[in-house]
This record gives sequence, C-alpha cells and structure tokens, in this order.
Amino acid sequence: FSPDEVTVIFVLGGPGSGKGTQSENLVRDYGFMHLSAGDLLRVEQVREGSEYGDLIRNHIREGTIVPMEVTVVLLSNAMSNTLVNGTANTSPARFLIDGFPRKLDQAIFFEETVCPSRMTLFLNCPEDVMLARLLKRGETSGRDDDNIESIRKRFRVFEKTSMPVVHMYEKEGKVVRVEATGTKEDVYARIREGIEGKSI
Ligand code: UP5
Ligand code: MG
Repeated sequence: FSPDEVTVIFVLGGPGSGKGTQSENLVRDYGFMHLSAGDLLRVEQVREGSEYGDLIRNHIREGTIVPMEVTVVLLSNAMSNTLVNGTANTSPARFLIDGFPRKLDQAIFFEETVCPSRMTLFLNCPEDVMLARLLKRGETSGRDDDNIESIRKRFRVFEKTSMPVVHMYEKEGKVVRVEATGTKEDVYARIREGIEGKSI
C-alpha cells in the first residue's frame, strides 16, 4: 500500500496495558479501523481448514511469537479487504494495528513489504497493574493465555523481544508514550493529549 492510500499507526504495550480498550476509543472518535493482530490470530486459529491452528494455539499459550509470515498475511489481507470493500471511514484509510510488530524483524519486514508506519502509540504500564487486569479478565475471558503461567511468559517475551521495537521507533522520534495506569478514562485523556497536534 502507498502512504496515500493508508495511514498506519501501531499500538504497542505489554499484555493488559489496554491496547484493545484504548483502540476502541480511538475508533469511535477518529474513524480508525482497528486491527488487533492477536484477535486476527485467534480467529485464524479456529478457522475451519486453517493449516496454522495448532501452531497459533501453541504460541499463544506459551506467550511466544507466531512466525511473522502468518501474522503479516492476516494483517495485509484485512487491510486489503477494507480498501476493496470501501468500508474505511476516512480517505486515506487509517489503521490502528494493535499488538504488532512484536519483534524488530517484524517491524522492518512490515514496513518494507506492506506499508511504512506513521507513528507508534506506546502504553507504558507496570507489570503489577497489568497482572491484576489480566487475572480479573481471566475470570470470564476464556482466553487460553489469561492464566498466571502464560501471563508470566508473556511479560518476559514482551520485555525481551518486543520492547526493542519501541526503542527503535523512539530513536526515530515516532513514539507517543503514554502512562497506562489509572482508569480507562484517565489513560484515554492522556492519549488524546499525546496525539493532539500530530497529523494523523
Ligand atoms: N483494562 C484496560 N484498561 C484498564 C484500565 N485503565 N483500568 C482497569 N482495567 C483496564 O485490557 C486488558 C484488561 O484490562 C481488560 O479486561 C480491560 O477491560 C482491562 P485490554 O485492552 O484487552 O489490553 P491489551 O493490551 O489489549 O491486552 P492483551 O491481553 O490483548 O495483550 P497481549 O499483547 O498479551 O495480547 P495479544 O492479543 O496482542 O496477543 C496474544 C498472543 O498472540 C501473544 O502473546 C502472541 O503469542 C500472539 N501474537 C503474535 O504471535 N504476534 C502478534 O503480532 C500478535 C500476537
Ligand atoms: Mg488486546
């Protein structure tokens, strides 16, 4: 895609930092299309005829990262469908990509083969806060990875493998960093303040 056609903003942050929650707010107020890489993988995991079901299930439970070939195809197909079906609310279409890229090579591959990103919104949140949120959600979510063992593994992978992506974009001056503690409303107010004046 060319940047004339699409604007891509990544939403990054640890497990339970509020990526999904805050993306919904931005969709409502700014007409973004929201693509959660994790949600796309969970749909693909149970899709009849998918050859990746077991692979995705194992990675999600272990908190490890699914090979990017799988994820990038799901993301770029979802973007194409939006453009082909004309369901974008804005022109150029604006996409919030939540939970991707999770590794440096994924960031580079996506920008080279799909489209460059405009900005990254990074939700910074301490682990104890994220842990409490995820355990609470785990009471009802049915997510295979909302249990203490998987959560610990997700935290470790995030710190070791995904934070370098945030640091790379920070060096390029492309990150809006927001403290993701407090209520959902508090966090969203900080996000609005952070993106105000950015051309998105
Ligand atoms: N909540 C949110 N904000 C709150 C607040 N301010 N105060 C109180 N509660 C708050 O929020 C989590 C919970 O907290 C919810 O119950 C919410 O109501 C509450 P949510 O908005 O869902 O947070 P989010 O950051 O989206 O958390 P999520 O668990 O989705 O993050 P993960 O990054 O762990 O999950 P994701 O779905 O992105 O990935 C899951 C797995 O898929 C990965 O571990 C990996 O195995 C795989 N994956 C890949 O391999 N590649 C990818 O590109 C993407 C995923
Ligand atoms: Mg999420």
